Amino acid sequence: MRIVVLAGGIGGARFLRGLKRAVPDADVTVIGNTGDDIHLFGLKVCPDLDTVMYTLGGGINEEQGWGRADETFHLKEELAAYGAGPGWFGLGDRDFATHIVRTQMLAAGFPLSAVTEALCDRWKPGVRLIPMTDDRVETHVAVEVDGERKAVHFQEYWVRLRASVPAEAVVPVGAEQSKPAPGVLEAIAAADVVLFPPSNPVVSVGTILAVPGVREAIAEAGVPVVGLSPIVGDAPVRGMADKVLAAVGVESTAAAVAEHYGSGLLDGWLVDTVDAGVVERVEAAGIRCRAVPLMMTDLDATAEMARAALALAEEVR
Ligand code: GDP
Ligand code: FO1
Ligand code: CA
Repeated sequence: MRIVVLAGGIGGARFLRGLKRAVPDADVTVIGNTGDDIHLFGLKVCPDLDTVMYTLGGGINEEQGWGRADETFHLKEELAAYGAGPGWFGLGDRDFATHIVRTQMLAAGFPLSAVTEALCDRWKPGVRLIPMTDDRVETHVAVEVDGERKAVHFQEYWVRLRASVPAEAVVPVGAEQSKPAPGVLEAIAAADVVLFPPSNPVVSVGTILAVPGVREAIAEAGVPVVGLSPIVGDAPVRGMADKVLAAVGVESTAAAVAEHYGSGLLDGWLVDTVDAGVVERVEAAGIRCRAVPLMMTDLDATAEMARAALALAEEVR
């Protein structure tokens, strides 16, 4: 079975681990969000691609959900001693090596998709990981700080400001001019099923869908498209999805997120059992809906979520 997954960072990566456990023989292509990417200290950092690669490859810091296990921060301290910022973004020594190799290969002329493949040669994530685009796309968030309206990079909004101020708008800068990376449209066209893991609907899945051609390719593939809600009990399980959903005028409920994707895109939607009350509302919107446990507490529970998503895909096929 050929499965295409549109993934952000932690929510996407953890779900993928369950999917691989549920269907070990499946041919899984992950289209990764690159809107979170940021240039720091002259290096290109791709948090969501790295989170997927490290999580599936066994190198992730499990508690944190991002960055490397057994990490140290000597380089960051030395940079700080020179006054070289920003100090608010925590890059560890082991993680730095990934960004150095990536930046070196990009400077040598390789596209990000080829670089990602090369990095995955080491980590062997067991999926094909493709960035959504080889072009530069950067998510910016419009905020008001001290009475002044300005746009900040998504990482600055999330990591430096800790999403403490309302997001007034979220813009994937460069998305309109971007092209899907080689293999993205081909994987979608060849898919038997497309899954939206419980990733952020705005700054992860939404950014991937903003790459021209991706949304259309999914619709044209004519295969079941099934999503899992990242909103459980009217709040994100972790992260700032509520803040960025508000910025696009969507309430933080499992039903509203399904309606935001819409029946033109989604065929099936899984909500957590605590949200079983919204199943009828989602189905009234033309999207088949089931309530199952959606907390990725361990690998077995996550594999069960993946099985439920694939079962729903068969129901709507
Ligand atoms: P990020 O790029 O690291 O923010 O990761 P993603 O975009 O892939 O996923 C973020 C989303 O994962 C958040 O909105 C969370 O609510 C959601 N999430 C995290 N853990 C769980 C979980 O155990 N169950 C569900 N349903 N959602 C989760
Ligand atoms: N998240 C933080 O909250 N603080 C950090 O200092 C931080 C550093 C970092 C470095 C590399 C990386 O791949 C991810 C990192 N993250 C950090 C996570 C990242 O900001 C976000 O979780 C995602 O981009 C959110 O979608
Ligand atoms: Ca992300």
